[in-house]
Amino acid sequence: MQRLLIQNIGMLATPEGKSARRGADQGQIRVLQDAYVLIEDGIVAQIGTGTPSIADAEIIDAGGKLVTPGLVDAHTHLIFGGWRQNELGLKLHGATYLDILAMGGGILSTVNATRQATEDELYDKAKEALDEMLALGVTTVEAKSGYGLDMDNELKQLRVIRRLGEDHPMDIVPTFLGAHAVPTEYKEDREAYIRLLCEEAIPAVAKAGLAEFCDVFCETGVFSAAESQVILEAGKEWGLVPKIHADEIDPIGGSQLTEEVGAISAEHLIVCPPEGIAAMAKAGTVACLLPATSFYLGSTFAPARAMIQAGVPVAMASDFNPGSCPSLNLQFVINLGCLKYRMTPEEVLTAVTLNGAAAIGRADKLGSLEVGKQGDLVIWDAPDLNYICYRMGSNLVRTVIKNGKAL
Ligand code: IZC
Ligand code: ZN
Repeated sequence: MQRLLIQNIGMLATPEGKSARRGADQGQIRVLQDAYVLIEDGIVAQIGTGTPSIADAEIIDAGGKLVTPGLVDAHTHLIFGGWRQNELGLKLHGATYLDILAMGGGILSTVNATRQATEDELYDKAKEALDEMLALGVTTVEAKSGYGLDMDNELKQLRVIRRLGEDHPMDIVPTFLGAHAVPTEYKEDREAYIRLLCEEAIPAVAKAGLAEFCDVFCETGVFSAAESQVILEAGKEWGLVPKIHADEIDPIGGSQLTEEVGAISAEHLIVCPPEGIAAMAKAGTVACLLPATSFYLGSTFAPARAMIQAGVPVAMASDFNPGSCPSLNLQFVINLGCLKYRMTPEEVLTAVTLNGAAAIGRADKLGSLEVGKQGDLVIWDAPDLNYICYRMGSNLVRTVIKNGKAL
């Protein structure tokens, strides 16, 4: 048996439980001083205080620092060709995100670059991003397709996700996002594209076991709420659990749909109306908020406080993508959670660990430091939880432990 003992932990901070925490519970975490964690064969076996004596354990001295669960990034567009730095100038001259998309840029320019890239090129590029995420304290990521927008290229992206999941220490959870935009070749016949998604792409993805979730970009000029519902229902028939990009720019009914389709999570929610919050609270949908995207778009910030008050579990993720969030730094997201959402450090920790895990159906296995959960944790170069919420712009990770192994 492989035993790893992390001892001399100054502060161990973790949410607890096997499901999302909501309302006042989101801010209730367990804190231990002078703690240790014992991991056996990749699974947390003991947590306590003081210095235990455990035979045959490899020992890591945490140096009196902060330990938290490994961070969970529950929303990324990890697999893409090219970048979109040319859009920065357009943005500075006043073009909006939807203006650029309507001109055939935005997502559609990344679709061109992704179609041109080989599977190996996409693999190498995404692997670099995963290495960087891991170094920043992330131990599990969700990754979406959505830059292929045809059968071959969507499946190509999902195969890259599967290969990375096999090869890379990071846990990677795959989502099918064929409904990310209507591709140029279907511009005059969007119904035909929706049929392709529902009748061919979703069945092919599900049969190959290449995705767990089906996501839709429900937005002005992209997919309407009615279209989103059709696509998500088709996904459900094939066992793909619904997720929905809702209320990022315009509130066109996406968040209200969560209750009807039983979405596990809704993403963005920057302009989420009260009816959307009520629907999510009723459905138990996790609000997966992406504050670095608000920051980059120069938009407002999602009403996180109102969501917590209404009993909606709040997660936060990076939204790493080449258009609206060219950052994969979840530590920056932690800063924004406090500064822009006015969430407490305890609520923020829950958002980037247990509630992130719940947004991707993994709360039973990871997202907290408890006996029986996966041995994923971060030793921070920080004395306490407040410190990582307040310091900005440095990587405060000291050591990442993934499945009981120091990386
Ligand atoms: O490439 O612009 N919002 N999808 C929905 C994105 C942003 C990614 C992109
Ligand atoms: Zn997204």
